[in-house]
Amino acid sequence: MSLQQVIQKLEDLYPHQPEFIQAVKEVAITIEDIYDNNTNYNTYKIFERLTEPDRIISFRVNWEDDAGNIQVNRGWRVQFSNALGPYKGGLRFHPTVNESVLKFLGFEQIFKNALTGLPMGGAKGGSDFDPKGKSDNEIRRFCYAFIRELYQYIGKDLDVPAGDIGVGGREVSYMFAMYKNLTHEYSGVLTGKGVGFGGSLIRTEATGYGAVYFLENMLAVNNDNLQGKKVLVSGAGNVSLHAAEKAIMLGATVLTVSDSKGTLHDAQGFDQQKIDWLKEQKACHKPLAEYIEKFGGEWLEGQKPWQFKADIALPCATQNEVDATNAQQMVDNSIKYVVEGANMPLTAEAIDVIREHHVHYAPGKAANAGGVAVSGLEMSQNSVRQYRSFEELDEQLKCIMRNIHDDAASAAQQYAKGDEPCVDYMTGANIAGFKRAADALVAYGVLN
Ligand code: NDP
Ligand code: 2IT
Repeated sequence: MSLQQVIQKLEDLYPHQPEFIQAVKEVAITIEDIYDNNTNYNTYKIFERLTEPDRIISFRVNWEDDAGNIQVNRGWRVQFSNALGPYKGGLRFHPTVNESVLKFLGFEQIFKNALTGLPMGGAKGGSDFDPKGKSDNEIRRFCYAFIRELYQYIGKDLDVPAGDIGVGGREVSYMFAMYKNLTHEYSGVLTGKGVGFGGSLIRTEATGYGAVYFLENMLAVNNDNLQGKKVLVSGAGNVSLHAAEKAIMLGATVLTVSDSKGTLHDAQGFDQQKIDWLKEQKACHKPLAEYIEKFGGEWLEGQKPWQFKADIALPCATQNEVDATNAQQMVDNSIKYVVEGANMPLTAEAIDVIREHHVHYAPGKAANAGGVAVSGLEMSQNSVRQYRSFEELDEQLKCIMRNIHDDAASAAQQYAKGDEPCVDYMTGANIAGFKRAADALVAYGVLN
């Protein structure tokens, strides 16, 4: 079956899963050449196998709210591929979670994890539970109930979940406690745990910091650096605020952050004190808009951050947050680099606009791999029952991000179509990640 035929089959089978189909198409258009030149890939039906999850575990989660009412949510774990290691990937708690979203995230995770060079397969999970407006007790009861359903399908060498949207250190720690309680086993079954009982230093910062390290490598290719650059960040969560923090540390001026309600613009730029305030504010689910009473700036209700002139855009909120119109706005506002902190934040049309205008572009599966990479380091620390220092782990994170950058850049160069003015990181990352997973499947024969 050709790649096109596989896509057609998926479109027929899953017409109601647009995010998943979008993610598959994005990979397919970039791997066509290597796929056609390796007869094994066709013989072993590699693309068909990599686009159908090994299994999807789907379950009901009953929990009790503070008023004593029983609430019912849906939970999933998409175990996409363990070709390269135990299933690995985050859990998302957000009302928009469904099978399409989790399949797109799990599919991308296969290639992202492959790019880290660490032994991790691809998975994703979560629930349509909405943590907003819930008390700490409700969050705890939900996390306990969620893992009570999932615990028998995960394990330190089987499937190792972590955080994603709506799931951070607090939630992972509750889930870890329930797993430990049910199994009587203290193991590295989840990553992103609290530091002090198995969690790794720098895991919280790793995705945002890693994205900025990736950006530094891109800039270095063009003999440039972050000093004095103007940066637009979207989102105000874990990835956004740590990306902003690292960019500021490296001399950039960050002008915006945002959330689902609107955009906060500070023409003076954020500093560490302002970032710390934003972290506190978001941790309590309080409005970003309150910032202007304390620090000035402007709050743009219902708007996105791409209307400002800057050099670099870091979309770090959620999938498809940047459409073709937003991408054109970036181009018009002289953005030269777009680095995806979020997973698939650009629509396919937005990517086309960015690339047509020769904006340097790094896809999420390469640029935001720092989070899962440090999760991999947490797994190995848990296995040998030792902790590494912040400095040591930060160096490892930088090294992994440089390797991902260089692997993607060299694959891009090897398979470049013409004399492109920008490194094609999208093609390079997809090819480098795909080859690792695909070659393992060929070696395994018929089994996954
Ligand atoms: P958080 O829950 O910490 O923050 C999410 C942020 O994005 C919030 O500011 C939220 O605003 C905003 N957001 C979420 N959904 C929407 C929406 N539909 N429209 C506008 N804004 C929205 O999540 P993370 O920072 O962990 O994750 C952000 C992105 O990074 C996701 O794509 C995730 O998959 C990806 N990622 C995360 C990693 C990690 O280690 N955490 C690793 C790699 C990728 P509000 O508070 O108003 O909802
Ligand atoms: O999208 C991602 O890479 C994550 N949410 C992190 C996954 C992990 O296992 O640390």
